[in-house]
Amino acid sequence: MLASFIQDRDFRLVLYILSFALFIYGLGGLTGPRTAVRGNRIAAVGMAIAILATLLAPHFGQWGLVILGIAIGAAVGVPAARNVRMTAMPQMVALFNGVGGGAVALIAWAEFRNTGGYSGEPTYVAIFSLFAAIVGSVSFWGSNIAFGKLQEILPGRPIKLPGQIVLNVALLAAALACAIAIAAGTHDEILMIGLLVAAALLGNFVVLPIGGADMPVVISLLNAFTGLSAAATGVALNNPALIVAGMIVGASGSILTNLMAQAMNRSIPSIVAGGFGGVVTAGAAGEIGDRTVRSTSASDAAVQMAYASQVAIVPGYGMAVAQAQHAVREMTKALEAKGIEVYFAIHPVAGRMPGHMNVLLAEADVPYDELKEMEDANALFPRTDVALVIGANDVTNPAAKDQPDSPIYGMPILEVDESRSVIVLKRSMSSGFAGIDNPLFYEDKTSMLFGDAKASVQDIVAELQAL
Ligand code: TAP
Repeated sequence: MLASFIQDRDFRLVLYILSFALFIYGLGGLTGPRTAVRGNRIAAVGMAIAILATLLAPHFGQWGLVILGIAIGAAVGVPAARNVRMTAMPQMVALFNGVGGGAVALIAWAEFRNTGGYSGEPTYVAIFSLFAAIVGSVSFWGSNIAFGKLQEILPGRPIKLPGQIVLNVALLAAALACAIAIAAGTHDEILMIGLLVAAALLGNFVVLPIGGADMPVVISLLNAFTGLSAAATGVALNNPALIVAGMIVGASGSILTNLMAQAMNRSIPSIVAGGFGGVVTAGAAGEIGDRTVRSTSASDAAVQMAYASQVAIVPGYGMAVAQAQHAVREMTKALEAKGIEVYFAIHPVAGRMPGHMNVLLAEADVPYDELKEMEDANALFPRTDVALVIGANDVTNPAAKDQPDSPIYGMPILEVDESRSVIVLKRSMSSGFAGIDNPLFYEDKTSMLFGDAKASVQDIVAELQAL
């Protein structure tokens, strides 16, 4: 009696509805750092309920394999997620996202075999399943390349083959031709294998020409692809939770990709076309005409800030590299103890992943109300005494406002040059991600404190405490 009730389709549907209600509610929590952890947990409970509802399906067999799969997944996933360094998060997301796409492609292949090439199935099942196989496979292989580039197993520079675009179009055409032949009723498994191989090569060849630093955007795009392929699998398998979860991932991944592209003032096709950054294009670093830079010391920087009434901290990728966030927190405490008002100016694409700075600063217990988004910070800069730029470069580059030939022209920036004085912490005059010089460094109001950001901030803290 109980067994037939819990295996009843209506009961399982109620569980599915409950699970995706929790996904959506949990996702709402991800809109702010205060509620993000709770939102993640709520969505995880939703996922557990969705898995349970699937396992309750009648005639569910192969329990041993299912338990083995869950055990292997947990044994790999839990320690990996617990131990990952914050700077390695993008490649971790790439790997996990890729596994989702790969699973979808394998499900499509298994369905092909179970149904003898979709014989007796409605045509829409074959179409959705084959779509999922192509997109899931592209996502799996593309994500692996993204992982390899970020983990520095593969070179981060763009790797292009001659006739790359023609090759990619040919591979896509081959995958589609196999799919059309299968959907039209050809049951030969070699077509399914051909489809998966063509899609696999396409996934590799689409991501290889893209530079390592563009990988966060590519990962977000591939994430959206995985979501779409999972949703298509949900249609083919008649599984509502998979459709809803897949569409949520697909939609949120697309929105995130778009937001990142907008914040960098680049189009998604130009990012996928690859080859951006890494080359100095607007004059060699350290040479803008005959202008020179002014360098400063930790003690001068400390004195300058100690006599300010308002200080802006502008973190960037270099703060993440140096892992300077805890030292920065110590410094803000020392400044606040002297009655100085401190705020953090956060650019939406500072660092190398969405929310990179927010995550680092949250790790160092920086109060959320000290974090100002770009528009708010730009309104504050004109009455800020000192803007302390810590390992940020492109996101402060005024060329984005006044040099139409600059590759970042039009990108919204943190207008630190509006504040009364600027101190820049970096190791050298090297360019940032976009590979271009930064006129901010040569302005009269700017001084450079050269060195590793963490060591420089620690020196400033020591000087502040001695004052
Ligand atoms: P960048 O422009 O990349 O500049 C970072 C600077 O940090 C470099 O100039 C480097 O100069 C310095 N640095 C590196 N290690 C350091 C260390 N240990 N100590 C001190 N300084 C160090 O960073 P940004 O201003 O944060 O801008 C981010 C860029 O990445 C933008 O162009 C953005 O479009 C791009 N991007 C962002 C994302 C996302 S989602 N955030 C995704 C893809 C691309 P030195 O070598 O001289 O020290």
